[in-house]
This record gives sequence, structure tokens and C-alpha cells, in this order.
Amino acid sequence: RFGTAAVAEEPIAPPVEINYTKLLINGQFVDSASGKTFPTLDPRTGGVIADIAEGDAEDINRAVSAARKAFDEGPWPKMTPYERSRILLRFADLLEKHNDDVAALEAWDSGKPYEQAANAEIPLVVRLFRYYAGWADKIHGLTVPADGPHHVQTLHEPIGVAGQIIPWNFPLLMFAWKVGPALACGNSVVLKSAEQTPLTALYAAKLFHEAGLPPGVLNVVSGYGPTAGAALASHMDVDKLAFTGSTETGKAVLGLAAQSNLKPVTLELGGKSPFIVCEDADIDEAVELAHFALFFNQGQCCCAGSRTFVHERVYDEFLEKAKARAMKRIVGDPFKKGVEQGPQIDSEQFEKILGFIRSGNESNATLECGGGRFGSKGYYVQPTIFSNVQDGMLIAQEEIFGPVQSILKFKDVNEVIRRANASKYGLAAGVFTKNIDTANTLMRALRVGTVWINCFDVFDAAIPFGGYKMSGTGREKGIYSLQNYLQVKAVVTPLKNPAW
Ligand code: TXE
Repeated sequence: RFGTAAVAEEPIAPPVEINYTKLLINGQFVDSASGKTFPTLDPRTGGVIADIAEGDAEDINRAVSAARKAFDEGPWPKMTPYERSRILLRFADLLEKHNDDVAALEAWDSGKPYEQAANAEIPLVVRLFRYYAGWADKIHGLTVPADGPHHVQTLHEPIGVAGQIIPWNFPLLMFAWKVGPALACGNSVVLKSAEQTPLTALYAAKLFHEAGLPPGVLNVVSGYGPTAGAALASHMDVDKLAFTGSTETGKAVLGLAAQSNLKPVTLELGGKSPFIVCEDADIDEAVELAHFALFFNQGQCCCAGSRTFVHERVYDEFLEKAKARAMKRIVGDPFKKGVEQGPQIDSEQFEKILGFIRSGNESNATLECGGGRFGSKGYYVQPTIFSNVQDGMLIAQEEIFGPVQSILKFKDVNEVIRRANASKYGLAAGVFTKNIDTANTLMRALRVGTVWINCFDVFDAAIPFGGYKMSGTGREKGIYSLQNYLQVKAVVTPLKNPAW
């Protein structure tokens, strides 16, 4: 019933070996202190890809000590900014050279289509490191015209040891959003990758050392949240915490940070982003974009356009075309050419999505297509559409994080503003209209961190990203992310001859 991929005669990805499975601490690959390992699984089958060293609190201690030493004793924060920039650029070059291998690892570990990783995500990561390499030697303070006979200046200093916890939906891109600005500002890092997708962070950290990064500046600890993640969030010697993941875990890490040493925390959490199709929209384009906004990356995007609001005058046409598009979506092995949708990340997410589909059916939304598992093994879910969705339904309120589009009808702009904003989340929104006045009204009224007008999921390195409300706090990417990794020091000296 759904599109099927052309079976590629030749594999479209290079054969890839898994060489890095240990923890990377102080520039060395090491076993975990406990000697324990955990399996990382192939979402196509649920089978084991590799056994990975399982870090816990003791390994976090080791990694934080190495990062502390690298920060306090240098050379990293004391290098010239230009030298730091050169290392970031050399890393970007190496990653670009290994683009296809890294993309293959990413697709294998996460189930995302190889073509998506190779053609879009890894190039975005390369671009982001070049962008932050460009910032490294442009970070500076101000001279402040204070009252009185004083010379006042501010120094923008690195904050110290940054703890970073990332999820599995865009493993290397999330690594980049966190590590790029932290290193550009001269910090050292302890990063905990997601237990579902440990492979590419280890590979990238290895390349960073090849690029000349001093030992201890970037440490990668694979492992689980309640052990390694919680130890990092509550560590007394970590100066800053950055987290991307669920709102629930975000609350927990914020609490751990507060109860330990009050380290500042940036959070990038869940979303329930409205995608608003106005009556003047080109329906074919709107259908395609709304489809992309929701189904991209198996629906596993924090900013997924997961509430598709369609104006009543174009609702029927939109629905029919949206359904036809979803039915054509090519679901299959992420390593086959032309595949648009691979499996969900793991059995937990797979079951969660099927639970939401049940809830949609029980709440009398109309199931237009899909509604179940795709195939008989692995974690594939059929592209699913519910129409006639009402605001109060669970599927209109909670983050599904899967290929399930919910379509809602609206009558006028003020109504859709009110309904779009009636969410605990405020991460992003899509607006589809040709009318500049409508676009301007919606853009200002929506309480979200990003508004994409007649586009969606544009992730340029320079564009800040982050949430209002329970979608998080702080911004990543662009100039704004530098603030997360800098301290401002005011320096005041008396002027002995105030006349000058
Ligand atoms: O997230 P968690 P999960 C949403 C999405 C998804 C749901 C659950 O709705 O269905 O969250 O996914 C680490 N202390 N998003 O369970 O638990 C964990 O090891 C410290 C949205 O995977 O938040 C991983 O590295 N760390 C999202 C990271 O937190 C802890 C992306 C994310 O895991 C921890 C992913 C703890 N107590 C899921 N518990 C987005 N915003 O993009 C877990 N972790």
C-alpha cells in the first residue's frame, strides 16, 4: 500500500567498519571503569551492531577530571583563537573527507536514510564547524562608558568544563550544535551521547584528535541517562550543562544542576509545532511541505510540524492530496536508494507511536491512512494520517515523535493563532500563505522560537534555534549559542587623570 523502494543493484553506502567502541577520555580510547558494555542495536532488525563500553558515574568523574585539567592547565583556552579556529577547520576538512563513512554509520545506528545523512546531515555538520571556526577569533568584550573616573571593560571568557547530553534523532548534528560553539569559545567538553546511537560521536571525536585537538578537551562517554547522564548533570566540577531530549528528562537535569553547583543549563526539549495552511496557499506546495515538516526523519524531529492546521476552504482538497502523498511515501531499508523513511529508533519509541495511534482511533479522529506497523521486523511504522483532529485530543497535545500527521480545520487567522498557541510547547511553527499581511501577523503572534514562512526545517548554522515555554531555554546555533559558553567579566580600573 505504500511506495516501495527500487532495490539498488549496488550498495549506495560504502562498507563501514566499527573501529571505535570504547570511551574517549583524555585523548585515549579506554574501557569503562566497570568493564561493562551495552549493545547498540540496528533499528531495521533489533539485532546487535556492536558492544559499546558503558560509562557510568566513575567514567564521568574521569572525563570531567581530564576536561578540568585541559581547561585549567591549557593549552586549549590559552591558545590563540586563530590556532583554535585552525583545529576546528582541520576537523571539518577531515569530516568532509569521511562524509560517506560517517553517514553510513549514522544510518546504521539510527535507521535514518543513508542518502539523507550523506547529502544533508553530515554536510550540515561540516558547515557548522566551519561557521564556529569563524567565530573563534571574533569573540571579544566591550569598552563600557561608565559614570565616574573609571576605565571599564568586559572580558568574554570561556565558561570552563561544559557537560553536554544529546539525543539519538540527529546524533552527529546534535554533537555539532553543542561541541562547535563550546570549543570555539575555548571550553573543554564532556559529552554523553544517546545510548541508542553512540557510534558517530566516537568517530568524530577521534577525527578531532587527528586534527590536533589537545587531549582532555573533548571527552565522549557513551552510556545511559540515569547513570552517566545524571552523573554529568549533577557533577560539582562541571561549569555548564547543555541538554537536548524530552521535556521530562530536561526537568530532571535542571533539578540535578540546581541541587549540585547551580551550573547554568540550556535545554532543547519537545515540541508540538503548528503548521498553518492558509486559504490562499498553493495547495500542492503546501501539501508537500506539510508532509516534509512532519514525516522527515521518521517524524523524529523536536520541531516536527505535528499539528497541521488547514483553512476550511481548502481543507478537503488538502486532505485528499496529503493522503495521496503519504501513501506514496517510500518506506524501507535506509540503505536502499530512494528510501524516504526508515525504521523508528527502537522498540520503546515504536510502541509509544503505536500507542498514540490507538489513542487517535479511540478519540474518534478519522484514520485516513496507515495506522500500524510496516513490514514484519524492525521498528517500521506506516505513514499515518488522522483528519478531523480536535485540539483536546492526546494526539493534538503530546509529542508523538513518529510518522503520524494530525490534520485540524480552522476558520480564521485569530482563531488559529489562539489554538496554535494553546500548547505547553513553543518550539517552531510553519506558516503557508502568499499574503504578506497574514504572514506578518502570524509571525509576530506565534509564541515559538522559530517561524518558517513558506518553508520548513531550514537549519543553517547561523540561524538560532530553541524554544519558548516548555520547549526549553536558551538558543543554539548562530551567534546566540556563544553566550551559552561564555562568562562576562567586568574589569574596572580608576583613571588617574580623568581629564583624559
Ligand atoms: O529521551 P530522553 P528519550 C522526546 C520524544 C521522545 C521522548 C523520549 O518525544 O519520544 O523524548 O525519548 C539522556 N539524566 N525527544 O527517552 O530520556 C539520555 O541518555 C541525564 C525529543 O530518548 O530525554 C539521552 O542521552 N540524562 C528530543 C538524552 O538524555 C538523561 C530528542 C535524551 O533522552 C537522563 C529525543 C537522566 N536522568 C527525544 N535520562 C528533541 N528535543 O529533539 C535520560 N538521559
